[in-house]
Amino acid sequence: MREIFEAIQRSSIRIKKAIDVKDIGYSQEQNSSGETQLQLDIQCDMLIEEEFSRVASIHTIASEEKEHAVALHSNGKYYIAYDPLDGSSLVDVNLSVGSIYGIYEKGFEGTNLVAACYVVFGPRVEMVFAHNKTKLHLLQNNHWEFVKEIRLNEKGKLNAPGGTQQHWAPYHKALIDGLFNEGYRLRYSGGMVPDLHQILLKGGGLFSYPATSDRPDGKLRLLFEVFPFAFVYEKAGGFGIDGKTRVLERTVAHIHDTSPCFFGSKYEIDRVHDVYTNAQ
Ligand code: AHM
Ligand code: MG
Repeated sequence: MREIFEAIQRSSIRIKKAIDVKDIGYSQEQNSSGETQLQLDIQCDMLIEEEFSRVASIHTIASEEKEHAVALHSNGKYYIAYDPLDGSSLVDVNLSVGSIYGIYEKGFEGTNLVAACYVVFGPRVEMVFAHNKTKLHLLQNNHWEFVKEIRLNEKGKLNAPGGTQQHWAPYHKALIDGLFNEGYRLRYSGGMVPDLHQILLKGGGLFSYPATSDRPDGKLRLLFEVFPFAFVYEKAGGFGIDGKTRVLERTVAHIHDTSPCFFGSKYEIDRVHDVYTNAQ
């Protein structure tokens, strides 16, 4: 596991550099020197694959940017699914983005997850790695430093409601409005990494991306986004559910499957569970 942790640390330093020097010259295809330019998320995917391909304990990788999983080392023990740059459309407007990693044994099922990690590229670069506990690390002068263990409170104050309101179910709208009526504050950037990081570091709250009439299976992907955050939240004393059920128990038919998801602390997730159990 240590060599995977270090490969993610190296990848993240390289991703940070790629974001910093990215010529967003407002052209999709070419940079200012006229060279064909790779999209940033594809570039990040390639450098993560390069770092992981040097780690003998990794059996197979799957990326949000790749159609199929890629076998690396037949004697490897770990399977890693990752989103190289989630929220990459936010780079152009200089909002925080992030990478997300789930580390599995035996294959890509939520119950096989043994560690999960995300990296926030904001004003600072921070990494949250969950194995036995959820721990925060900070990049300073190209070195990673352990900062602290993260624990969620039983109840928070923040509400991050995803999806288009026009397509929410009435009971979902009532749930979200109910939290606002209790004094919860809106915090939603459109990047799940900074949005979930904020809730985690501020002690709790609710992030939701429900099933909607235009996306009945939600938007966020089980392997690349939902499972890793469920694991991180659970190890920090929080929860990740699909409305009624723990998301880590959902089965995966295809590596790009999506699911409705709710992450938060005990009070808010109990509310979600009550509303969804009684609504359907
Ligand atoms: P992406 O993987 O294409 O970047 O999409 C994932 C992102 C999440 O970070 C975020 O929570 C969600 O999409 C926001 O979606 P929406 O714009 O529909 O609110
Ligand atoms: Mg994504």
